Amino acid sequence: MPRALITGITGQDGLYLGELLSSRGYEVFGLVRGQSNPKVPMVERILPGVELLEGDLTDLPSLIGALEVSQPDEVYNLGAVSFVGVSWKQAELTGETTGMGVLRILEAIRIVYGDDLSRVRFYQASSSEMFGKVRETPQRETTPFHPRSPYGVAKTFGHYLTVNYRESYGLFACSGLLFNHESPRRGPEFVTRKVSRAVARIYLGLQDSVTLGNLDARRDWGFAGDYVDAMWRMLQQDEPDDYVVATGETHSIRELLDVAFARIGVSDWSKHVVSDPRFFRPAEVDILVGDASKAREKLGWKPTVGFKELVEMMVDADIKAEAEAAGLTPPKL
Ligand code: NDP
Ligand code: GDR
Repeated sequence: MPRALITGITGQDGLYLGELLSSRGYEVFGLVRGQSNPKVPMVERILPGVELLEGDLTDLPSLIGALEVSQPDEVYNLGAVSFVGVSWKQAELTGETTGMGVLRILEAIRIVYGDDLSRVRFYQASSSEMFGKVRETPQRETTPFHPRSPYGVAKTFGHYLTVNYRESYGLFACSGLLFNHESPRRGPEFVTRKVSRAVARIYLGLQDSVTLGNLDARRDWGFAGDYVDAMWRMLQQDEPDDYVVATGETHSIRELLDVAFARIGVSDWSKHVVSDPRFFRPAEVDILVGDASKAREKLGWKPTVGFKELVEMMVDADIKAEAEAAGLTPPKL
């Protein structure tokens, strides 16, 4: 039975990846931080067979301990301060977790596996945010980086470190340059979920409006369930490599609002949406759209959920969840 260790198991991707690996016969271990992490009951409900280990990406001994206990064949490093907006306010923590955390887990692997590094494979959750102020469109594996946030800078450090450990030590280390991916499990601070939740609550009469930032930014949004499959595929190849994972389509926040509000029968959302400079970022990434040809050709990967279907899936899930929480029976869409 192959064994996998996932950092960031309590996050959106950790949950989908845990489900995928369990369904493929893996023994799954997940790193959980904090002395009483409130997400543990949720993880245990969604992933009943998974063994949770205490540890933190800012604490090397705990990473060594987690690797010694789990002895994984595959390590997926998904843990991070992942919200770009907060990375300006907590730049040091972002650097320590999202950047230096990669160094620590790679060093922990070297310490635990010693001369036997061929026993383990490593996946690093890199990001389209590394492209930042984009030098070409669409972005591909060879596009130069120009990160625009402390988060993007920290991810770029982690990316190059992953490449470097592959080149320096022959570690089977892959970096996935993943574009935005969403789902009903997306954290409520990210724009897609903020919108789907607000639209659900507006539909149910629980609120009137939502306050957002820059409505003109464009992103390449896919479904998280598809993207964790690409992570797994990268670690099953004969040779380690880096891959862009994206849908190849880009949409603005305005288009996201169009689709989300259309789901509840509202075509003019202007009276429900306020744009407030408070939510603008010190430096914005204006447009992202990825070229995933390499992943398609080498990994046989392609997205299965389109933009409209994704947004509708999120709005529907939030209507159900918000109605249940408020003790309402939602009217039929
Ligand atoms: P989430 O924000 O949902 O999850 C982040 C995870 O990191 C949580 O489990 C969190 O734990 C954990 N974490 C935070 N700090 C630490 C720490 N100090 N030590 C250990 N774990 C920690 O992110 P996603 O699931 O969306 O993303 C997974 C990874 O992929 C992240 O690295 C993200 O930056 C990257 N990525 C995501 C993309 C996306 O569109 N979703 C696109 C490209 C890259 P806790 O629950 O305790 O806070
Ligand atoms: P992003 O996702 O920064 O791309 O990072 P987010 O959903 O936070 O922002 C996307 C775009 O929407 C604009 N925006 C708003 N964003 C938020 N969160 N809240 C708002 O009110 C709002 N209004 C407008 C933003 O300015 C931005 O342009 C995500 C994370 O998952 C990262 O970890 C990951 O690496 C990248 O995707 C790829």
